[in-house]
Amino acid sequence: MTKTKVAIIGAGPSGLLLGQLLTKAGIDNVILERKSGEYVLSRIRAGVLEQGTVDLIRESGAGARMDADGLIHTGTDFSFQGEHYHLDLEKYSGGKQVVVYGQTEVTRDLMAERKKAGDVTIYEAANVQLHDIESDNPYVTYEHQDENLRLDCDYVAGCDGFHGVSRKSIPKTELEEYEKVYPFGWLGLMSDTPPVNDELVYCAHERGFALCSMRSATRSRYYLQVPNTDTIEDWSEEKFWEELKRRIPKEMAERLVTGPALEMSIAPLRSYVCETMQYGKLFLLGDSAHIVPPTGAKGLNLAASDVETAYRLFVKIYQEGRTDLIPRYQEVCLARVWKSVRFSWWMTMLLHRFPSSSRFDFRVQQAEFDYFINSEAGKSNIAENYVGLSLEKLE
Ligand code: RFL
Ligand code: PHB
Repeated sequence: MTKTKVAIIGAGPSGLLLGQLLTKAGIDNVILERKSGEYVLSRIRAGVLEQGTVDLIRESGAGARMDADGLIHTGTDFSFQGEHYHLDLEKYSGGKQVVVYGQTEVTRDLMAERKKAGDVTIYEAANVQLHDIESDNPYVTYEHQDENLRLDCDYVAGCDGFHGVSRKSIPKTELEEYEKVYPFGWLGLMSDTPPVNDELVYCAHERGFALCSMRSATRSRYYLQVPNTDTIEDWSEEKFWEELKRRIPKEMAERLVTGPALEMSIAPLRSYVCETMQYGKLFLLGDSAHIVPPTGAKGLNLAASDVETAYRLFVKIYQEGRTDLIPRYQEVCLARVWKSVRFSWWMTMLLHRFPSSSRFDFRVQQAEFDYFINSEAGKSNIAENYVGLSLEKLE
């Protein structure tokens, strides 16, 4: 039997960033991760970091490579039916920017720092189960290399994503959940080709949404809206590139450099919030508590703001004995979560084609886009939300 202060379930960005910050503050923690380190690094996900996320990664001490290699974006582009628009994020958000730096790289950097610090991460921990989370003596059991093990702790941080075990450990009767499932997914393709545009381009088109993103000057990331019923077998690389060219502005399609796919996968789109983000000694962080469609680039950033709140709370608890602040955790997180859920939902509704939508609905979408992109108030609205809203203080 081993003992730690905070048992962290999941070594995705939430778990690793929380672990790193706690270690810096001298708060002992252990991470239990179901998969191997290589598997975690093979998942291609987010690309856009808000200023608050960048600052927190820096504070954790894992920001050196991000600062050297991350691409600062002061704007983002849109297109509607092939017509190209630029949104000056810096101008319309009062001077803020975003940084394009892949989640995989953030994870890699945090893993390296954790290794350097000599902190414990148990990869391939099977059958993780939480026990007595309502009591003063919670503990976690798991299987590793054919051994049944037990980890005692003061608190459990559930950083184990949407399908993890942490949220499922809260009694059903205590869970307050909200969900919306969209009738489509995103098919993503990564390739070692130069990005088609300097900025990201969010493209609304009657054939469906497309996004042109990037990881570096030589690596592109593209997405296509596809029906929920599509599987990866329905899409060849050639078909992907052809469809992308149809949905993006003509001049961009002409200069698009195609190349072999490093990865292709489909992600379903949903909005989900579990308002019970704390139960007894358990805290939920990141995707274990909420999911947003990727259209607003908010998922990883919300995870980082949960981490910031949890970290500041643990510091108050361990340095000042302030357990009275525990109920503030979900109040602070949820205020920001719902605003990001709203923005991601709004961007999704504005830019995607719904199977049920009529010619009338498409015209209304077009008018809404036209209004927002040509109004100072509309541009400020998109820019402020995209670069990230502020986070409340614990007290
Ligand atoms: P993760 O990354 O899912 O990590 C959870 C970890 O927990 C492990 N785990 C368990 N460990 C032990 N026991 C169990 N029972 C366990 N069950 C699960 C898992 O193996 C995993 O390692 O959650 P985390 O850390 O909260 O991070 C959240 C982010 O990954 C997610 O919000 C973003 O990727 C969302 N997202 C984006 N977010 C942004 O902020 N900007 C973007 O540009 C952006 N683009 C995206 C995205 C997500 C996408 N997909 C694939 C859903 C683009 C896409 C396509
Ligand atoms: C990405 O680069 O993977 C990405 C960028 C912006 C989004 C979603 C995904 O809104």
